[in-house]
Amino acid sequence: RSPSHHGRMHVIQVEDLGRPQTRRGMVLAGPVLAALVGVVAAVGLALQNSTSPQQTELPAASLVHSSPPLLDQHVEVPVPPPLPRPLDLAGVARPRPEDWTVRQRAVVDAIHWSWQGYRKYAWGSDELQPLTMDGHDWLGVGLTICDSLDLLWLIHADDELRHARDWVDERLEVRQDNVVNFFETTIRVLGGLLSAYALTQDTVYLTKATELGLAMQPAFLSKSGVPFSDVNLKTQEAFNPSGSSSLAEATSVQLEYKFLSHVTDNPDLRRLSETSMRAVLEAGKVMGGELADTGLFPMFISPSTGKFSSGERVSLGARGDSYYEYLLKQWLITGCTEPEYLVEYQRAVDGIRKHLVRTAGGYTYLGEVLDNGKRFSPKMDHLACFLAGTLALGHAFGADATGESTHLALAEELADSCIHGYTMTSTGLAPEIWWFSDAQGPYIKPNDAFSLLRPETIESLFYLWRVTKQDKYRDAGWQIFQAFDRHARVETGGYAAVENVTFNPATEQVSHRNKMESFWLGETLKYFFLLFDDQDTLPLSHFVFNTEAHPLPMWEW
Ligand code: DMJ
Repeated sequence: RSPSHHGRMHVIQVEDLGRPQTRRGMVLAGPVLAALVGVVAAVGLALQNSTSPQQTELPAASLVHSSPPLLDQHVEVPVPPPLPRPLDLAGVARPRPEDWTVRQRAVVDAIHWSWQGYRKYAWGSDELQPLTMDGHDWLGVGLTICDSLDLLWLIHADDELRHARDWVDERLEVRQDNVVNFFETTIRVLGGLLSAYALTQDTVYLTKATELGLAMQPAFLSKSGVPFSDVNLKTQEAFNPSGSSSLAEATSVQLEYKFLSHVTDNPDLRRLSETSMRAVLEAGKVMGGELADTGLFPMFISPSTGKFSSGERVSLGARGDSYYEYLLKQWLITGCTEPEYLVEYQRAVDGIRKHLVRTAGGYTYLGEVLDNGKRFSPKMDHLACFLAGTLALGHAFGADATGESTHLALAEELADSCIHGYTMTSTGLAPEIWWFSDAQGPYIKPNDAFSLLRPETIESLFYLWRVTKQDKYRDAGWQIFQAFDRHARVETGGYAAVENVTFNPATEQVSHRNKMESFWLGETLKYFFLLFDDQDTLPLSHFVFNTEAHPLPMWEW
């Protein structure tokens, strides 16, 4: 079960559950089949009961698994699914606290400090405002709670997790008259709930995830199949306030919906996910101009026409980023059994290498192209630093078809540049955006000098550490962690975004923004914890992390 082993390693085998497997074309008499259905259901329920003391009912929609009708001879006999489908739990283990490394302990302290601040001042709100010591609502779904569940589980914060779980069970109201961003709610809330379910087997999380997933489902129902950007959770009206959906948003909900489809045995969700991906890929095929056949797409696409907006920027940063990430991860999550995503991923990486990768001042970076590919802009968002990790992950699974470890080499160069984004400032924190010039290499413009405590560089260090085992990635991560701890930690609880990553020379102090983003706990601190972990927790051979760092176990359809 190494990452280089391709697929076929994910779902609990039916033989493992002590029941016979039906095969295509096999003949089963009615009574035998009925008995099998009973065994499978019992095994599914026993599996839940043995791992989760607190069970709740699933929504009715998930419970429709009546026995199939009696069968004639020579028909196909599917294996009936249990309720819900069992997951591969082989890689589910928390690192033993007695074996935590010293660095991991420091991260756990930061997690508790962040959580305590949120719990004390902002409980139930989406985010902590650490300076005013209160909460702020954005999606109105207890965002920080849902984004942190798997992390609390991971670090054995059992009291905190129980408290959070009870909030989800008793207070998280899904069907509220509230318009939410489909992508953000999917990656952070749906992803967080699904991951918590997968790790704990507590069906409270799956119940809420199902309710939420179904409430947002109309976002898939556009004329073209390209998802809408917004949806009202009560009225289920889906729409786009600003015309187009962003590329990243339209194509970074599929892991979560496919997992939900799998685990609740709801084929509609799989179909909708696949239709949405196909709509975007088809739009790419009919796109003309310099970008045709490059695997690179502009950052906006219209749900009503199903076409990309012409003249828009191509970026691996904001609004483009996770499209490229989910191509690889959609291939991985079903055990490398859907090669069309691999092909698109390889095409995209070729396009990135050809059109976006440049070097300045000895640093390799990812720029952006404008005007349908005619103009290059030497600007790189911190967000684009995720690509180093994605390339390393793809390399480990054999996604690099060049035969020369080209993807890994690029990953290492990009990681060096992202690390430099931190080391080049007086605080040791990276800005939101870097610019590059041949004369001076990377530099920062004043408006881009803030830090939201984003995860992408740490995410890439985590993957590069797992794949190459080079200490330099952990050491760089430790320097960055200490810089966050020094400059973003707030005395009264929590951590705050930093206004300017360069010191005020008079005071050597940074000023803060009144915001602790949910991804600080959901992603940044989680990747730090895993980067410093010696126990191969949540092995990459079994888990795919969604774009908000929520691990989902792989399966095959
Ligand atoms: C996260 O919500 C996700 O990683 C997303 O894909 C991009 N932006 C933030 C973190 O920076």
